[in-house]
Amino acid sequence: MSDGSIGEAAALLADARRVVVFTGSGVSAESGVPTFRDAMTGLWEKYEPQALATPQAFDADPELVSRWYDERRCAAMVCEPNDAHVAITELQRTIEERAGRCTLVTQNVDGLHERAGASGVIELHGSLFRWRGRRSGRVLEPDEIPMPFESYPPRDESGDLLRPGVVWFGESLPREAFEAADEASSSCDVFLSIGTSAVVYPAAGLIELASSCGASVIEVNPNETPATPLARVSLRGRAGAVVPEIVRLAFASGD
Ligand code: BV8
Repeated sequence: MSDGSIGEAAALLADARRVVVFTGSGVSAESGVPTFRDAMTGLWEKYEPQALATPQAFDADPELVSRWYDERRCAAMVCEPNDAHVAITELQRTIEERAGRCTLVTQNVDGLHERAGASGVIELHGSLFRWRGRRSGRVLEPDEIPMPFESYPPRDESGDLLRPGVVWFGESLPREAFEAADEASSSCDVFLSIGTSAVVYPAAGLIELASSCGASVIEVNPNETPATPLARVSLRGRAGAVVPEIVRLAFASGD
């Protein structure tokens, strides 16, 4: 692992033809979306996120859990993509213009990458904006879902409980999404990990996979993580400051 420099990271990206960008909630922190392990405030102060993000928690108290997710959905809706989201979209566009491949894999459920114009975003842990019938599995279209819900727990017209379209702890990730992320991570030149604590599996395993398949791992995080030793370049810094700088330097010549 080296602390490395932004210049080193930029040089790796400039030469790369196959890139995976892997993001966690740290990439949305500067948009005002609390990271997953941020201390929860207000009504949620006495809860641990992980304790609420399970099927058991929902079954035990569907009103409490659906209210938490709906508050997060409404909060994310009024947040704006930040400079890191915009730079990642720019990176994706530039690499694809050069006939390369830039796969964006996110653990986030806030929808900010899509709102920043990114394409083909792989949402490993689902989305706050997709709700579905607990029994029927029917996924509601966003325009079928009031913001906020009128009552909790929300139900569809048949009376079926509605649950958020996120992946809870103990639930399997969407197979197609994870397979696509696995394929991209095992065949990329550069794996750019931004704003994740790298502790939740199987998502965090993608970093090890990329590294073991010969990719150069670049990490952007104010703190060290369990993935730091795998990084060829590990940059201690905020995504909103570091990521735009890496992308600017990587393609400065504009060739
Ligand atoms: C699974 C959606 C197979 C929901 C999330 C027992 C039973 C079953 C499974 C397990 C078990 N024990 C362990 C497991 C595996 C478990 C797991 O990994 N647990 C961990 C905690 C040990 N995983 C699962 O359960 C997964 N499924 O294994 O299925 C299976 C199936 C059945 C039975 C057995 C096995 C499902 C995991 C998905 C959970 N859902 N999200 C919701 O959002 O409510 S995970 C959630 O945490 C987030 O989505 C995110 O993906 C994840 C990690 O959070 P981060 O994004 O990294 O955020 P965090 O707050 O942790 O860190 C923020 C980082 O940003 C920090 O490093 C910080 O320094 C940095 N930062 C802060 N500011 C900035 C910044 N970086 C840059 N710039 C800044 N400005």
